[in-house]
Amino acid sequence: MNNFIMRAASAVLIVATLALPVAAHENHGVHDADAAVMLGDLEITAAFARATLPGAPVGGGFVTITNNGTEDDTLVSATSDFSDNVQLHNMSVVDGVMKMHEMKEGIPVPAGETVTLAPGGLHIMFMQIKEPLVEGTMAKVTLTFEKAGTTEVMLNVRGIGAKADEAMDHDHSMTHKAN
Ligand SMILES: [Cu+2]
Repeated sequence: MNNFIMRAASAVLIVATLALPVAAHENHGVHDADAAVMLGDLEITAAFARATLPGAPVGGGFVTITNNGTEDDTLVSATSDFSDNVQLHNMSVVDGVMKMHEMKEGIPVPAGETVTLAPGGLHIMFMQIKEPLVEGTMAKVTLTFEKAGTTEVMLNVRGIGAKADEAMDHDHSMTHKAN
């Protein structure tokens, strides 16, 4: 019984922690990064990156891509000024441990569907970043799709959050289930 109460209490704490970055974001004004980027049949929204600590080697970027067309497309590559090696990654649980792997064939964006890159899942990974990503600034990334072509997207740099993208394999307490 005590164990159950402890779990319930930690679940509440996790929810409260998760809510913080959202509340902070609402205090900000209107950002250019909040505007949708249209590229052919693709609509790119919710573009953001997480701030990085000084000296942190990597950063994570996230976008939501809606394919309003009738043809499947694929996000094949990303580039930026602040990293010479930008990769497309996904996260998955292997033997109970969250692991990151490169999507070498790109990230599929099927016709009529919305693909969301988000912490804990698909993401743009900026390797060996040349400078920290500072909260409240914009980070420009260039995305190239197999069919729709190339576009620049401004990522709204948000707070570091409860756990940084590069520290995913150190924290597996966020299970989403109370039991
Ligand atoms: Cu990654």
